Amino acid sequence: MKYLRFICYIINMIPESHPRRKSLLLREKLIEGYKKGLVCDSGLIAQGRGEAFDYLIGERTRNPARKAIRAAAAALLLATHPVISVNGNAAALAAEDIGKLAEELGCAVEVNLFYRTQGRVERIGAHLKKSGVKQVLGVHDADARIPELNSERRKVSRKGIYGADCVLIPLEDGDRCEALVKMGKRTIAIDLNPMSRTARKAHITIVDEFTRAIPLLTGEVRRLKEKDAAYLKAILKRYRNKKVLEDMRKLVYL
Ligand code: PTJ
Repeated sequence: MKYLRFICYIINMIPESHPRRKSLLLREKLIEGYKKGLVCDSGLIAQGRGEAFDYLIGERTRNPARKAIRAAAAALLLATHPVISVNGNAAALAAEDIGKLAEELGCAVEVNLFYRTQGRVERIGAHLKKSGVKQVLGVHDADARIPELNSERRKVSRKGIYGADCVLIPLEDGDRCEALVKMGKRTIAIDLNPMSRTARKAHITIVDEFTRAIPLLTGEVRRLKEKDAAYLKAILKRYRNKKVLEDMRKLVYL
């Protein structure tokens, strides 16, 4: 209750007319997540990095990102075993929307952390469940290891990321993205930095702010669900990630 009052206080402190209100409210969400022990301290710095790129692209979803979202929806629908990987930032920013996407796809969500502690994994798992995510993996079942990866992110669930054929990886580090690609998994990144190693290594990169991208992706999955496999495959065949990244980079430089 005390915390709810604090959040209301913050929301009122940022005037409706403030041009960067949405961005400031997202900061508060992350700070709230940090205080609850979901987000790690570096997570706050990561958000700042993301904000800088978001500022440069006009804090809105640009056309190349929309193309990537469409391709990502097609890839997730074509997959036989898609999994959504979630870290502290993603959970704090958009747990409910992650739940809606997972529901639409009928897939599991797996907690996978760079700064992994069992306590934080459990808190994130509980937060996701409370926010409506039905199948949460990676909490007590990180029983497999991603080969050639030394970070804590190598710890994955056999039933989840390890066995997946398509993985959605928001706010990722380049090492794991590369390792997942090497394992033969179709990899979809959400990363505001079009120059990051993750952005360049993933098969499909959505260069957009995570909380904007997830509902758009869910909407696209809903729309494309009615289409047959040939239609979805044609979307993927036409898709060029390099070109999408190039187009996003041009927008950043303007
Ligand atoms: O919760 P953990 O322990 O797994 O740790 C997570 C962090 C975020 C600390 C870890 O993954 C990390 O170090 O991330 P990076 O490399 O600082 O940031 C990953 C990328 O995400 C960067 O390229 C940022 O620009 C981008 N990014 C940050 N916030 C957002 C974002 N992209 C989309 N939406 C955001 N809100």
